[in-house]
Amino acid sequence: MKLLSSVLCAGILATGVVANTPYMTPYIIEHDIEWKELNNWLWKFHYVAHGHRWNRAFGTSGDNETRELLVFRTRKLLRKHLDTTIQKFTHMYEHTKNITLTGPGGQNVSVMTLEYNHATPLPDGISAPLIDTPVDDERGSACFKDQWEGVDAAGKIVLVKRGKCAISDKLKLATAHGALAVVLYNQVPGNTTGPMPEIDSRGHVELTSGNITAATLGVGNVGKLVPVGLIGLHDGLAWSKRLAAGETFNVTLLVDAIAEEREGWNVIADTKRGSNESYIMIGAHYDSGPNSPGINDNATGVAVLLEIMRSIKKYIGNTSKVRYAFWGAGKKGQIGSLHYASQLTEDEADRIKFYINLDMIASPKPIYAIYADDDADKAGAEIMFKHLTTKQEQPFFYPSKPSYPAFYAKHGNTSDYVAFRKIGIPTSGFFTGGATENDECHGMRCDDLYNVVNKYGSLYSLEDIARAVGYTVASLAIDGSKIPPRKKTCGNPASKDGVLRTFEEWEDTRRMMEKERPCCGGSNVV
Ligand SMILES: *[C@@H]1O[C@H](CO)[C@@H](O)[C@H](O)[C@H]1NC(C)=O
Ligand SMILES: *[C@@H]1O[C@H](CO)[C@@H](O)[C@H](O)[C@H]1NC(C)=O
Ligand SMILES: *[C@@H]1O[C@H](CO)[C@@H](O)[C@H](O)[C@H]1NC(C)=O
Ligand SMILES: *[C@@H]1O[C@H](CO)[C@@H](O)[C@H](O)[C@H]1NC(C)=O
Ligand SMILES: *[C@@H]1O[C@H](CO)[C@@H](O)[C@H](O)[C@H]1NC(C)=O
Ligand SMILES: *[C@@H]1O[C@H](CO)[C@@H](O)[C@H](O)[C@H]1NC(C)=O
Ligand SMILES: *[C@@H]1O[C@H](CO)[C@@H](O)[C@H](O)[C@H]1NC(C)=O
Ligand SMILES: *[C@@H]1O[C@H](CO)[C@@H](O)[C@H](O)[C@H]1NC(C)=O
Ligand SMILES: *[C@@H]1O[C@H](CO)[C@@H](O)[C@H](O)[C@H]1NC(C)=O
Ligand SMILES: CC(=O)N[C@H]1CO[C@H](CO)[C@@H](O)[C@@H]1O
Repeated sequence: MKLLSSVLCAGILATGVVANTPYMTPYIIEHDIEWKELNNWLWKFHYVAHGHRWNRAFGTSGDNETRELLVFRTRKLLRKHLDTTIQKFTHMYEHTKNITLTGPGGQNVSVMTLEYNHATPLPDGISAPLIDTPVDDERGSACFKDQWEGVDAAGKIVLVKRGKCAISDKLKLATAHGALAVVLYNQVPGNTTGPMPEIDSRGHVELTSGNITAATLGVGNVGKLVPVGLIGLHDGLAWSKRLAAGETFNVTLLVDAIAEEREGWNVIADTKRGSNESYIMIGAHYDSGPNSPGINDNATGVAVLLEIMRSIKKYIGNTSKVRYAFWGAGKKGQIGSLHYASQLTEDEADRIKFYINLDMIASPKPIYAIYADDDADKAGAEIMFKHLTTKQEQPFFYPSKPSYPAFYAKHGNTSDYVAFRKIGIPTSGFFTGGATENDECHGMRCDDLYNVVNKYGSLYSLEDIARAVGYTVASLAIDGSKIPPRKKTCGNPASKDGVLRTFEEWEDTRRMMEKERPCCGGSNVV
C-alpha cells in the first residue's frame, strides 16, 4: 500500500495527470499521517529559530525564514496540487532596545519599559527637573483633567502613580500638559529584579522584570505620547517624599525604542481538486512570540497542516476544496487572520463552509479541548470529538499511554478563529492548554524542539490531534452537507447590518484592535 501510493504520487508529480489516483476517504487520510513527517517539520522550525536568536517573531528575520519555508513548500514543491496566494499586510513592530533612569545622585534606578514606548533623544536621554502629581487611589492618580490643575508640568519629568485607569490615559494628560517624560511608579509593592533591566538574547529589553506586571500603551497611541519609565513603588515613594519635603532635583530618562510599520504575510494554499464553490479551511499562525522559538506555540499547528496537506494531495477529493492558511502575526493579536477576513467579499465568505484552528496542540501536559459554542460549530467539532473519544491509539514508542478525555470548550479571544466567528462561519479547533499548567515553556526560550519531542504528553497529543483533524477535514471536504450556512446576522439587535459594518470596521485592523465589538462572539483583541 505504501509503495503503491508513493508510486502513484511520483506519477502525479511527473505528469500532473491524475489517472488511477484513489479517492480520498477520511480513513485513508488519518492513516497517512506520519509521526516522522511531523517531527521533521518541528526540527525545521527549531533550526530557523536557532539561526535567529531563538525566535521567529513577527517583523523579524526568523519570521521571514519561516514564511519562506512555507512558500517553498506550497508554491514551489506542491505547485501541481495547490494554488498558493501570499497576502501581504502591515502591522506595527515594536521593541525597546534600552532603557535607563538616573537619579539625582547619578545612581541607576531599576526601570522597566512598556510595550509601544516612545524613544527619548539619544544618546543622552532627557534630563529635567522631576515634579510630583497628587496621589488619588480612589479614582486613580493623574487619570482626569481636574487632577492636573495646578501641576506645572511644562518642560519637566512627571512622577505619577500607576493604577485604576489606563496608563495611556495618564500619559495623554502628561503630554497635553507639556511634560517631557513620565516616571510611573507601581501601585503595589515589589521591585524590578536588578539594578538594570534585563536585556534578552536579542539585545532587547524584557517587558517583565521582577514582579512588576508588564503593560502596553496600545498600538493606537504610537507617536502620540511622551516617553515613560516604570519603577517600583519603593523607589517612587522615596522620590515623592523628597519632592514633598521641598527638594528639587533632576532625573535622566533614556529610552531607546522603535515602533514602525513592518510587513507581514499570510500564506494561503488551496487544493486544485474539489469544487471552487465550497472550501473547508484549516489554519495556524506561523510566527512565534518575541522571546521564544515557538515550537508548541505554534510550529505544532503548522506541522499538522503541512502533514495533512502531504496526505490529501495524493487523493482525489471530489467535493470541497481544502484551504490551508498559515497566518502571519498571530502572536500580535491575530492580525494576519483578521486582515484575511476583512478582505473577503460576501461571496468568498459564503464559500468557506467551516474553519478549523490549530494553536498549541502538543502541550507537555495536554488537555484535549475542542472548540464549539453551538450546533453549527459541532458539525465539525463532533467528528473530532468522536474520533478522539473512540480512536486514541497506542503509539509504539511509549508503554502505557493514558487516555486523554476530549471535551468541548467555548472559543476564547486569543487565536485566529476570532475573525471567522465574527463573520459567522462555523468554526472549531484544538487547544491542549497553555502556561503554566499544561506548558511551562509557553512563550519562553524553552519552547523549542525538546519541549515537544522529549515529552510523552506532547508526542501523544500531536499525533492524536493530527489524525483527528486529518480525518475531520477529509470528512467535511467529502460531505459538508451537515454544516449549516454562515450566520449573516450577528444576533445583535442594535446592529442593522452587522456584517457590512464589521467589514467596514475591518478596513483598518489597527483601529479594530482598539475597539470593543460585540458581534458574533469572539470578543476583542488587545
Ligand atoms: C467521490 O469520492 C468518493 C470517495 O471519497 C467516491 O465514493 C465517490 O464515488 C466520488 N464521486 C464522484 C462523483 O466521483
Ligand atoms: C523580511 O522580508 C521582506 C521581504 O522579503 C524584507 O523587505 C524585510 O526587510 C525582511 N525583514 C527582515 C527583518 O529581514
Ligand atoms: C543603555 O544606555 C546606557 C546609557 O546611555 C548605556 O550606558 C548602556 O550601555 C546602554 N545599554 C545597552 C545594552 O545598549
Ligand atoms: C549606571 O549604569 C551605567 C550603564 O550600565 C554604568 O555605566 C554606570 O557606571 C552606572 N552608574 C552607577 C552609579 O552605578
Ligand atoms: C536640570 O535640567 C535642566 C534642563 O531641563 C537644566 O537646565 C539644569 O541645568 C539641570 N540641573 C541640574 C542640576 O543638572
Ligand atoms: C516580589 O518578588 C520577590 C522575589 O522575587 C518575592 O519575594 C516577593 O514576594 C514578590 N512580591 C510581590 C508583591 O509579589
Ligand atoms: C525594594 O528594593 C529596596 C532597595 O532598593 C529595598 O529596600 C526594599 O525593601 C525593596 N522592596 C520590596 C517590596 O521588595
Ligand atoms: C470556479 O471554477 C469555474 C470553472 O473552472 C470557473 O468558471 C469559475 O469562474 C470559478 N469561480 C470562482 C469564484 O473562482
Ligand atoms: C477575552 O476573554 C476573556 C475570557 O473569556 C475575558 O476575560 C476578556 O475580557 C476578553 N478580552 C477581551 C479584550 O475581550
Ligand atoms: C496569540 C497567540 O497566538 N498565542 C496563543 C496560542 O494559543 C493559545 C490558545 O489559543 C492562546 O491562548 C495564545 O494566546
